Amino acid sequence: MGTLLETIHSPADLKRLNFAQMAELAEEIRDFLIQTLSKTGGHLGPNLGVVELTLALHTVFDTPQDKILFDVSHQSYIHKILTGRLDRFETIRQPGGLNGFMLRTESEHDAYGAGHAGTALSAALGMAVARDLAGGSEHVIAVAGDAAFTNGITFEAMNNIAAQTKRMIVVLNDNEWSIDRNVGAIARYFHKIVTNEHYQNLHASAKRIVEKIGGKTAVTLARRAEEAAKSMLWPSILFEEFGLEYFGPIDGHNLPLLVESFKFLKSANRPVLLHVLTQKGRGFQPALDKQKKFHGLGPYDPETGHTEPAGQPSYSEVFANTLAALAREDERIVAITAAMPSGTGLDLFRPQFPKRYFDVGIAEEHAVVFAAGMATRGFRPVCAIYSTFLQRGFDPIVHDVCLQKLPVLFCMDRAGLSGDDGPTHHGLFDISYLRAIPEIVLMAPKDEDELADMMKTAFELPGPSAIRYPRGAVVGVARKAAAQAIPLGKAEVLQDGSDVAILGLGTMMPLARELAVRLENEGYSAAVVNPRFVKPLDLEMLEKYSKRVAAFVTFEDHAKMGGFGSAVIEALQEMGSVVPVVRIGWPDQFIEHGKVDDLRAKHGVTVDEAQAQVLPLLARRQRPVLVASQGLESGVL
Ligand SMILES: Cc1ncc(C[n+]2csc(CCOP(=O)(O)OP(=O)(O)O)c2C)c(N)n1
Repeated sequence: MGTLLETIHSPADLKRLNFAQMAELAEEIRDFLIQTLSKTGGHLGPNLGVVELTLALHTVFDTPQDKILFDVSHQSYIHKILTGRLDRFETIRQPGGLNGFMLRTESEHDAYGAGHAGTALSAALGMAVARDLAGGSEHVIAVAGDAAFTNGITFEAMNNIAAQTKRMIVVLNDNEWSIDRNVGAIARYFHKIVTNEHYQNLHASAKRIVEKIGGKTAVTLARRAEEAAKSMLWPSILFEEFGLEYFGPIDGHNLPLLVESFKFLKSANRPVLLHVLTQKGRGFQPALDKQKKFHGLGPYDPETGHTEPAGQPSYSEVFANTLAALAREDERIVAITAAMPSGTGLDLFRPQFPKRYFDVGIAEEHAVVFAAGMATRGFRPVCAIYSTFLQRGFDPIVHDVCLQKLPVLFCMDRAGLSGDDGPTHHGLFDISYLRAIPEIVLMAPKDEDELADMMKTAFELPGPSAIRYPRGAVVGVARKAAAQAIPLGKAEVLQDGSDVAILGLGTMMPLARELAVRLENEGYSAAVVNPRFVKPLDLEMLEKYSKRVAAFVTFEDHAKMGGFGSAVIEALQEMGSVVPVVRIGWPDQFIEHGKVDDLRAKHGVTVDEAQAQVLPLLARRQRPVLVASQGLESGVL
């Protein structure tokens, strides 16, 4: 760690530095990030791009009084470092350590928590209006990436800002990238501003001013930089029409220019937007060469950027390759992503079917309605959206897709605990929010071969359906040459039994099998069932076992509240069964970040917990006893 960085314990320490020292500090921070994240993993590229921007913000503004909000907040690492968390920074994303996003409970400097995109402007406006009502004087600054402007909430906020407050600063951090290349008209519009000839001239002259004054006194430097900042004013019709005074675009790596721009904007008596151009991955060649990979990644070699190749393919890859195979046979199939082509695997589909692939930007709500529209015209749209981000699509799933019985398929990647990313990214609610909706079919495969079969099944259904599958590598089972549809609402009984029925949803099947072995070792007969369908449930199977067993056990990588186990309880109750159900799933609380196995152990999502709960229920049932005169008799309850 460099010497300057070690002296920064709070933003006050930063404010004592001159520009030359700040530039040195920026380089130290870059080295520190590259080294530290090489061990912990994290959002390297986005953070390398905002080093100077964050230094300038904390030089000019005073947190925690002033409020700085980062959209998504995956790019808030420098903010964390500068606000007293340097000594704990090596714990980022590690169990018990710093969260990878802003968290109000982590620091008083974290004005607003986030993890999903598009919230910064709305939340900042809320804070600005609260300040105005309370007669406060603090500044509120929303920092949002160019991709955040593909999101509806950002525009809904912009539509309100000028009418609601006179003082709010928006920083558009434009690096031309979302996780993949940013898409759509807004990306083109930003590009047009940046490549405009007039801007290029202004930019060159501003750069000359700042360069010329290098080595002069701080006062001269500040004055000239302010001149440069003001001269960068170049009206943007879009933002001006929304009532935001537009400044920029300015070089987001030029510290004096950034600092003077913020000082100047601080006194504005209108809402303002500063357009800042940054380079994602700046200072680390591997990240500049591979923008997508270094947006967010696990551990890597800090010299070369090399990462260990994954052994097994991921569920995302199997999904995308299966979709491509099915799309070859059925030209109605189209694929939709909301800014996640690599995360969902659809970047494997895109080159094969460029006309049947749609990246709509960070716009899940729109993605769902768009899919509904295509479905009305005979297409079979597939929305590949992570479980956590599909929460944004809830109303259109109800109102547009299910109510109209449209055959849209939702492929929910990252369903279940996400691990390192934490509560904003865990996919623990999709069963609860989907299974209450009429018409939808909801499936969860136990392995990758069944994922393919379920996709095939979905395309044969007349209405909406959803498949949930987890992050990461597949089980590694043998794959059939071609996917085969499975009967609707039919569970797969993997092993019959008479004392207990263990239902392991999706990839929780190994836990179900292990519990069965343990209970068999105790002398009980255990059925093991792969439910396949959360909706419709296999009522026949449930009824059969309800007449035989002393208990059901359900395993799910999902919140217990309203989840699969709850569905089983409801179904049993409706058929008049009083057989108890032991539900193993996540408790009714937000689960922190950490390693999946540690968190499962901590929160009782384990075979041990299931065993501890089910054994007393089974003990009430007498085991089979041999009665000499009558042969085998059992005292079944
Ligand atoms: C609602 C939602 N959908 C998808 C994502 C996944 N996601 C995380 S960061 C990101 C791209 C952000 O790009 P930008 O805002 O331009 O910031 P940059 O990383 O380029 O600095 C996306 C799509 C998300 N966080 N939230």
